[in-house]
Amino acid sequence: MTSETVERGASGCSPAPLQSSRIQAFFDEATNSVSYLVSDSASRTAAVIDPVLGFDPVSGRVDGDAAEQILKAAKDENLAIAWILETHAHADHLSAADYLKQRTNAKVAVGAGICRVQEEFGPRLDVDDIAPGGGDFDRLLEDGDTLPLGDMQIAVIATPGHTPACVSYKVGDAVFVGDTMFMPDYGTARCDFPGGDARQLYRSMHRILALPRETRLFMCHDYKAPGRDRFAWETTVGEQLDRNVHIGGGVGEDDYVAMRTMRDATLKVPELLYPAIQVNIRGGRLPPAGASGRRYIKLPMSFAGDAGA
Ligand SMILES: N[C@@H](CCC(=O)N[C@@H](CS)C(=O)NCC(=O)O)C(=O)O
Ligand SMILES: [Fe+2]
Repeated sequence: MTSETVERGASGCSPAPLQSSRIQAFFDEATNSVSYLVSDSASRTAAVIDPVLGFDPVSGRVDGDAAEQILKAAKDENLAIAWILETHAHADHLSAADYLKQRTNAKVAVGAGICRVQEEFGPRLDVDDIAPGGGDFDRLLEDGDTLPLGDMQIAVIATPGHTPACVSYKVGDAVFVGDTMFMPDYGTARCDFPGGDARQLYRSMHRILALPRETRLFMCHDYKAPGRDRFAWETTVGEQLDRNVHIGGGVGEDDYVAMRTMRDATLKVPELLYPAIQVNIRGGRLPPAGASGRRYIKLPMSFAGDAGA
């Protein structure tokens, strides 16, 4: 789907030169995911947030079409991609982090909580080639860390709850919130994956919502919402506080946890959960080739009524 561009000053402090970031969004309709290319206009340095690798679970075919669009946009703007940033180990689509890393000099970063996700899912999915200490990623991020983006900085805000590895990235007046909140008319992210916690998500969301009301928030997914016929991925702190259907208007923590727990009990396993996790806990690398020279995704089997994977 079309990409959209936004330009905004990140710091207006006179007499220092105005820093400005440019944000381009790329919507992947197959997985309802949004990837971003964020750049520092002065230095032509960019970060890619949450790139998607195409995957057809029926044929096993992988494609880099969405990632190529981002590479083209970066090339058109003469941008050097310095960072590939994951907001979390996605459970619903494969990450193109490694695909992009092979084609750029960029470093892949993720929240340090990824180690917990790897420990949880590695044995369940028979993934035995995980590098120790999060070594499948170039950088493990903690709350409060900053990453250079040319003359600007990317601030890391730990926002666990949907998963333990969830982080949000703040660049100037924009925050890439990953799977915390969705658009105000859709609500918030599920908390029923291993290591997920609705109470923790509530607190994480309120850390973001403590920022100034005009702070721009960029979503990681959009599923539309009843009554809305267009995809959307940008909103503000003020709009979320006023009218997010799950937390807006001052919904309290206990009420939120009760609502989230009830809703999560109704949700299905994401269609690409097992392929996505196997690739994403490897930093976006595909599984190593088997004896045949081909790569395989594993699907854990269970009988109905069993606990499953
Ligand atoms: N139907 C989608 C579901 C994707 C899904 O579970 N998305 C997560 C984010 S990874 C979520 O928080 N969904 C919230 C909801 O559906 O209420 C799929 O199969 O991929
Ligand atoms: Fe997610």
